[in-house]
Amino acid sequence: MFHHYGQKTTLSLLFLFFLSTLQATVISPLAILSNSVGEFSPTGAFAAARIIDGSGLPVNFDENSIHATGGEFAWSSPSGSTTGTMRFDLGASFDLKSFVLWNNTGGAGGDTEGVQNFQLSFLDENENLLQTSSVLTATDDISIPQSFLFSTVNDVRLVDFEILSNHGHPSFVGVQEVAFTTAVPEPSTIVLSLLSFLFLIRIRNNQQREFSLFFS
Ligand SMILES: [Ca+2]
Repeated sequence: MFHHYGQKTTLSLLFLFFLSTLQATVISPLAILSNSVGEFSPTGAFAAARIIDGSGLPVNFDENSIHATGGEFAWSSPSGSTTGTMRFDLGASFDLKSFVLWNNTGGAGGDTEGVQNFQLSFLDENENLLQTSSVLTATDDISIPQSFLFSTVNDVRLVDFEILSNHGHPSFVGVQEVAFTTAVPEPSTIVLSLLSFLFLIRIRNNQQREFSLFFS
């Protein structure tokens, strides 16, 4: 009930609401529909599913979270396969803003199995190609996530992750996790949200005669 809140509290809530409209959301692909690179194992350690299930990351991870090392949290290709394409299904359509990659981390000095050059293709729910990124380059053997920002691509349902090269290992390529961030709402959306919220408060206002000084 608004009349139980002071004006300061109401304004704080309003500000928090405004901030929440600016918050980017991290999403994991729901499924891997195809994978021409292959997987070292179909289940458990080094299975492709390990890169979309949040394994090795904290619950409610974000684009800055650190991924634990270990094969049980990561995917590796089968021996002799170091390039190819994975198709991710996001499970719904999103406006994407960035790709977050937790690359393979090898032992001391690195093992050169991480993804080097790759390209992303964005498709809608009908598999129409929306956009293909330029060739992107990832750093190998670091535990921190790498974010690749691009101009917002709207209504993306499927993403093709094409691995063009690894960092030199003759046999394997691997990744620990992938995720995407959704776009920050357009300014017009934010303004509309704020106006709706103010309008709701105004309605309460008229009913309760509480905030006439503030919102009249
Ligand atoms: Ca993982």
